[in-house]
Amino acid sequence: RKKALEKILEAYPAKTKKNRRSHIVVRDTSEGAQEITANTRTLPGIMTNRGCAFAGCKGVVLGPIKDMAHIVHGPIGCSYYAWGTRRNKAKTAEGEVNLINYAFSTDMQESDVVFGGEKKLIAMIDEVVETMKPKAVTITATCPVGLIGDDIGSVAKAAEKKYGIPVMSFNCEGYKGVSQSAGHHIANNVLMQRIIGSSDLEEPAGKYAINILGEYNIGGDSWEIERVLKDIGYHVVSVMTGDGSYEQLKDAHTAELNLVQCHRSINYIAEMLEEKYGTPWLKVNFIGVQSTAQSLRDMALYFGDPALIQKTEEVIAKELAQVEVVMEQYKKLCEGKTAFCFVGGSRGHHYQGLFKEIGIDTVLAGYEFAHRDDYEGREVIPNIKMDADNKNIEEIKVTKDEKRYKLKIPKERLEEIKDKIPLSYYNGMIKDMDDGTFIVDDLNHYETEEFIKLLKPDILASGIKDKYVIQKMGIPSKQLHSYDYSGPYAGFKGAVKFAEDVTMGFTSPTWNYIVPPWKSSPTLEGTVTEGGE
Ligand code: CFM
Ligand code: HCA
Repeated sequence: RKKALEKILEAYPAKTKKNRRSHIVVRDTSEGAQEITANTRTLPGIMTNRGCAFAGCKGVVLGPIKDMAHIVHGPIGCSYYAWGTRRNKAKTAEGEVNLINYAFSTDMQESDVVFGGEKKLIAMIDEVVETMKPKAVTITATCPVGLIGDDIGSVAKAAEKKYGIPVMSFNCEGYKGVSQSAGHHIANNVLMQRIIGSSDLEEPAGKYAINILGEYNIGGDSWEIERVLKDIGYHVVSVMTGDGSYEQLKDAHTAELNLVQCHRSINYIAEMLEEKYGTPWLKVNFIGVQSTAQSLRDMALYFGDPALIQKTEEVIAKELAQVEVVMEQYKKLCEGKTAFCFVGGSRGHHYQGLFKEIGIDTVLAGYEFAHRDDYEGREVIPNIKMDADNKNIEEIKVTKDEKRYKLKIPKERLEEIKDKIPLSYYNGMIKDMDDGTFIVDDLNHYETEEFIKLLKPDILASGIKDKYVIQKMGIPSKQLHSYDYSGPYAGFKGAVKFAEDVTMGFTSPTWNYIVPPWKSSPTLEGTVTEGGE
């Protein structure tokens, strides 16, 4: 495996080779803790699947909040390509504002770049507030805004005064940081400073009050998770940010436990909530039947109420009875196959368990933009080197809210369960992977093709940028960002939907018309020598 990797890397110039080698790990438990380079710049010339800070801030974290107007200050393309493509769904209840289907953009032109775009932005806010009546407004900056120096902060302040609703600005210019990840952090900071905890509510409005963090309701995932949680008896205070709202976020400080689904995009808020209000967070994974059941059991153990524990088991049994037989049917058709599981962040880890449930082994996995802790576990955080790109993103410090801070469960109980459930801890991806598998950070197009030829996987989890390259190689690609317009894939019923879609991918007659390259052309013959011809 290690030799094969060297062969793939040979195509790179020396410096690039050294760089890329540090982003790739061949899993080998005998080596102990394995380190990987992550969250560093992609080298120019490499075809990456990564996006930008604006995508992470507006597209990922803010966009799903439905009762706010998300104004994009920039050229129209940035808005257009973020208009509904992520498939974060939102429902409207009686009397609620739901602007999820809109795209608000200042449509910056060359003249605005030359003479400044603030006037246009002010006019845009006036128009949006008057016609749409949002509960709050976000203004997100795209690349040119930072380059020309438009002061979106002052524009936001003035608008806030004029309209008496929160108007928040986000300096998430695309070039900030090295990927979407920087944008997550910028969004987390402002949501925490401006919205979370801004209501007067002191006590939660229901028993077993929780927030669900890092769940964006892609394809309806959050609705499937909430269906089960409500059946057990949980009170969901807020979801961050899938089908989320300003109204919910304001009360988020009242929850007794924060669930963290996507660690990468929202661990900042999880940590700050703990610091400020004393609310612990629990790493959950609602992707896959077993992981969902485990997460529900961990939650019940946290609250420790025997009635809740019993109800949890009843609901799990009821759900399992409906899905296990069907999953077995799909497993028969998928058993023995292999997959690459490469997604932006958390999903590169989360979906491996679900693949396994239908008999598919993950032979290569990775993230576009996650950090070392998402690979190696949170214990490596103190050792992560800070570079100029990291330092560019503000680290805000919150302090204890003396009035509202309280321990949610007794200290002794917390000690007792600390080692049993992942409280305020994430174990990362690498430790869950088998020996001989590859872990690749920021996998690029060249490497995708080479690893396909080397490992001959049966299916790839991917995004829109690599999907068709892969399918033209004769291999089914399952988009794990947009779910190929299907879903939900989370929770019990979601797992069945996923199994059905993957099986359909394999059994489609299309594959009879495409031949993978290793079946149609001879694989390389002869020997390669260092410096040889
Ligand atoms: Fe978290 Fe996400 Fe992901 Fe992500 Fe994304 Fe996404 Fe993703 Mo696309 S928040 S890190 S920035 S789980 S949009 S819903 S699918 S890359 S793996
Ligand atoms: C983003 C959003 C994205 C893109 C998906 C893809 C998503 O990163 O800006 O490349 O297929 O999930 O919609 O990750």
